[in-house]
Amino acid sequence: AIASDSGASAPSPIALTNVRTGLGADAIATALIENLYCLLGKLPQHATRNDWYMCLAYTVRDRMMERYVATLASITETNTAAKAVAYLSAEFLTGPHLGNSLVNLGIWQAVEEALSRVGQDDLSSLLDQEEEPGLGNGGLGRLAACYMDSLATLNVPAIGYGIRYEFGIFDQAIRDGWQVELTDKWLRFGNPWEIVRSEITFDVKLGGRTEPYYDEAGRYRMRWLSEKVVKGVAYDTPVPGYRVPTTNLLRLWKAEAAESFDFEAFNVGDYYRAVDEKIASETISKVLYPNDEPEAGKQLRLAQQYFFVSCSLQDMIRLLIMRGKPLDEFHSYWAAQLNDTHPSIAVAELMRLLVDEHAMEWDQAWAITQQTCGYTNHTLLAEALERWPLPLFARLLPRHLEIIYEINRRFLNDIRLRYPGDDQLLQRLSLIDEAGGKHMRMAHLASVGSHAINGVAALHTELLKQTLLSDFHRVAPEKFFNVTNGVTPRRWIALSNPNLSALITRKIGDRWLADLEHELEHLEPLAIDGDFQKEWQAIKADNKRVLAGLIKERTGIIIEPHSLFDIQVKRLHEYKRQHLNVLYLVTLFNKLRRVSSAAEIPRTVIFGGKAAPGYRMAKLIIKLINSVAAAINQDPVVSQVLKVVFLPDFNVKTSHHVYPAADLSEQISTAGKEASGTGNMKFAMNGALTIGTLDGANVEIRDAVGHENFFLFGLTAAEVERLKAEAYTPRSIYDSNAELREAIDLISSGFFSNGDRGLFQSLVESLITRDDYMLLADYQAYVECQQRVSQAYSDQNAWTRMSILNCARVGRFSSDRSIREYCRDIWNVRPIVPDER
Ligand code: F58
Repeated sequence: AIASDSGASAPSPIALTNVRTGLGADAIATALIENLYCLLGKLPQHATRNDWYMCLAYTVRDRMMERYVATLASITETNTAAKAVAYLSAEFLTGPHLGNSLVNLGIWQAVEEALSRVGQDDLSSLLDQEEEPGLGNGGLGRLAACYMDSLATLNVPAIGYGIRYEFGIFDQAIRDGWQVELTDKWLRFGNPWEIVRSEITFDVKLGGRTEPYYDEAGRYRMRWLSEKVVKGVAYDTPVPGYRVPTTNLLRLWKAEAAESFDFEAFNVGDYYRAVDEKIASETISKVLYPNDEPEAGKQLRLAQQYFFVSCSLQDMIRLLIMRGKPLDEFHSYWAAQLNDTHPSIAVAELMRLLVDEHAMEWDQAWAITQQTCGYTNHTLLAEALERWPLPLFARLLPRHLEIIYEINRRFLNDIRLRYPGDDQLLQRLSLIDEAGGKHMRMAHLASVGSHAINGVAALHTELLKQTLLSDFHRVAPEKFFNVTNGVTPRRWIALSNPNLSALITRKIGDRWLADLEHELEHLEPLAIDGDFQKEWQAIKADNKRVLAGLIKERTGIIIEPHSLFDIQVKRLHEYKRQHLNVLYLVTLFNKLRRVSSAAEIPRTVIFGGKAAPGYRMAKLIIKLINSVAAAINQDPVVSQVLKVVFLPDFNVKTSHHVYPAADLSEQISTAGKEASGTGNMKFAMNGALTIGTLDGANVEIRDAVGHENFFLFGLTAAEVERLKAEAYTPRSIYDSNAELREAIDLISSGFFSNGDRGLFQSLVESLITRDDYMLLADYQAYVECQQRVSQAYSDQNAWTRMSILNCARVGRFSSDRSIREYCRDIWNVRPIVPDER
């Protein structure tokens, strides 16, 4: 039975389909056995679970190859006019590939059937085998992955260019309440999703000096005599669109020693130097920086950025030449998007490649560079802006420094002519910060070198124009755009919440996954349908039981699935205010110890997220959460109605079980600080209600779902600024609010730290004396808002109606909508296959 493919049509001329790559259960079953034997050298009776996972992964990958080759052809073959997107990003937090590929290829059921034919009945245990590529820190890296999914789904040819880190974001363990970091050895068992392209390699120069010379035509030129060269090798991962022919690719660069070096050393007999050289070269792609606040002085980080940008731009030029197009049409065939400033050295590198390596005139090269590049800003936080000390920059990239000086000279000359006499303006706009030790301002380089600059939510873009980039907005307002972030419904609904997905499809048909913006709203009338509400509730209840099981397994804590699941998952940061949530929990704890808890709505408050290893306050907040959790969970009375969990090692894989199980989504950052947020969208899509501030995309989510279906509290961004300007005194709030004081004092007293009054002192001090993130100012409003939440939850039908409406009205936060906007406003690219939606 295994040998014949029942659903097979006539073989294609080169027999790429059918038994080899057919999508029916028979063909898949045959391929599983074949791959197990040929690629893993195993017979079914000896295969481990991981063997089955590996051979399934290869079997699925095989099924993407035909589309992948065809899509690649559209950007490599001559006579095709398609412009392609190069999404340049230091991070791609893709999450596990297997489940997503099954969803997008539409072969979930066929694979389940095929597995059962070969005696494997548990697809979910195979999905569990996959080690996720943690090649990102958080929102920014995950956004890049959602955008890759949408680009393919919209049939827009694209390459995601980045770094193949050997170690991704660290794994988090919790010991004695503290975060402990463990190295992420994600490649330990191999990676069946990538294809190494050993023939696609580029040399990347580093260090050394520059030297003028005259070329054959007698022109004065510059050359870069580098100190060393590393080689970048391409590793490709196919990115299948959802049920469309397009399969794009993620091309990640691994650093290796350039051959010239080890041969040279070997020939002079210095074998060990050759090995040292190899090790030093490979460190460039060794590890992802887990910093939330990029530290200046990290030369290796700048080397990583330059390394992947240089390889990517050289590859883009190679592909253009392969297509038989002249270099002066580069911008007609490539749109390069800079995902934050991490790839902003691309501006100088593209200039160098065009001018130094390809002898193009400066003005033409500059026009091409600007028309090619777009810059997305993801943060307004001053401490997160990339600035490189000039000496460090000069040491690593001497030629780029010269190029940037020339860009700056021309840019400031132009400004000087347009705004005569305004020296302050020149200083503020300059690519070089002259104050103190001189620094290169990467956001300025990206802004000057791009034709488009965008923020990631409406409020964020407005603030960007008014604050961080106000001078750029003044001199070039036409460059500014907003593209509110979005997330892919394929991973964040279909894959992670299959039961909800099936229910939605049963009611409104199956077009919503490819057109969330227009289709999901058809759920709206069902919000008041009693039967539908029951089904909706049953699915939420199931999802909560699954999460409860996972929590028990990982933490030993037993939680009540009927309680309100109140969840805050995101990186740990003071501006995200996990500790505001804790202040509320301590307040509730105090109250429940005093009065009868009979009337309290039972809650389970769940936290998850990693702290940057060097961020002491964030790590102390994790310790505080765990300490408060222990006290609450141990209290025989309070724990009847309140449980607190810190779920360790929050990552994409775990998050699949988290968003679908939430009743309440915590989006409580200080207004003006969270550029957009994307977890907020994932929660709402899965029917959670939000408690949140007017920050980032919360503003737009609230407008979309209806103000009456959103729990709003807190100061606005403008009020935060005003209060700060008026000399904010948190201590007076502490003095005047008895409940708040009681909560803070209990933390200070050592109650949560075995009598150690010192442990949380720095945290308490910072709140009472500075409170940079205005927790105390928002405390009372937050507590009262949480009371409204509890009250609302006590009416389950009303809550369910709001839950359905939240889901039905957030179609606009699909990353498909975001990508359509990028295509139209910024990239000027069109689908290769006409979009029939
Ligand atoms: C995030 N940035 C924003 N940075 O904080 C969030 O509001 C937004 O929704 C998201 O980008 C997508 O636009 C973010 O995740 C990082 O992780 C950087 C990585 C490199 C070091 C500095 C932080």
